Amino acid sequence: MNTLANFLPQHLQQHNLPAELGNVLETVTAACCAINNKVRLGALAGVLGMAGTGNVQGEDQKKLDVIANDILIEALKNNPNVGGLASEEEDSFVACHENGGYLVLFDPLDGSSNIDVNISVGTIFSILAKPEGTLTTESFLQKGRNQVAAGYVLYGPQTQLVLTLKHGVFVFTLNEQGEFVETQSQPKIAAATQEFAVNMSNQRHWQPPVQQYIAELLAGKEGVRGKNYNMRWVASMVAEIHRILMRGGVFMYPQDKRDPSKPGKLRLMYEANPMSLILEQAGGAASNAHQAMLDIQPEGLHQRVAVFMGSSEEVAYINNLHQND
Ligand code: AHM
Ligand code: MG
Repeated sequence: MNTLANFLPQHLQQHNLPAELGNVLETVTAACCAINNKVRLGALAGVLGMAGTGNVQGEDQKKLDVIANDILIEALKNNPNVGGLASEEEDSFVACHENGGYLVLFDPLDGSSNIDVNISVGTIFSILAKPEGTLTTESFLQKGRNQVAAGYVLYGPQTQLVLTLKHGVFVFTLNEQGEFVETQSQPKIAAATQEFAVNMSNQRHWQPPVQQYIAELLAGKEGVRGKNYNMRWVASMVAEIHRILMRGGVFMYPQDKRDPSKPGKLRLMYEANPMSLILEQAGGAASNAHQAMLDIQPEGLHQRVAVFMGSSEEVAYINNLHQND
């Protein structure tokens, strides 16, 4: 059984990657273990409920959003290899160490609406190399393709870490000693699927190509797709993407017509990009229906994006429906 502590130096050496990157990953994953301890205890640690504050995106923060954010920030600020960080819960980036070579972007606790009802939540992170010179917002606005590592920790029935350093995807499970132990190597997502994930309550607000796509899936065996589809919606992206990594499927959060200024709900830099890198590394695909997610040039730290990701046949089918859009 390989622990993360053993895996990281081996993997870095095997692929000629810098030890400093491994060190940043150690800090992120250790912080996730601390978050896990709070999530596990819930009401017993007095961590459930609202914080009474809001974030820059106008969303009410839960106590655990704030706790998870503080844990990650404190840990990363103490790591000299971290040049700066950006978080869903912080208005702007936080400068860390001038000589730190890496930028860490994260959603400290994704799926907040599920915290108080004891349904899986997670932490999502993306790591970029820090460009030379003074740290500015632009330093972070790199295409997803530039990520040097990405991962998530799922606080579910088991606590699992899923990690990529762009040489495949590795899955670790937290043991009783608080160590991540490798439990799966290089999971692959089948190109075809019969399962989709979308918040159907938004259906009336979607654009015509997405309306058409979902109608085709719902038509099942008798429709143009010629097969029956199953639907799942946890409302925790980490749980959803993990299910897709394990058994295939397609996840979407389309743009809708309610607020034209918002091209979707999910955030490009610390939700869509890290998940897209993981899925691509596992043989899946990810797009905003027009362009590969990882090729989008970011324009803002908290930029939102339409999301279609998972089994490659479905993502290609969705892209195709949007061709004349
Ligand atoms: P959050 O970062 O505020 O938790 O929001 C992101 C979450 C995703 O985990 C999930 O896919 C989506 O929002 C759920 O949205 P909805 O509440 O519309 O079902
Ligand atoms: Mg989120």
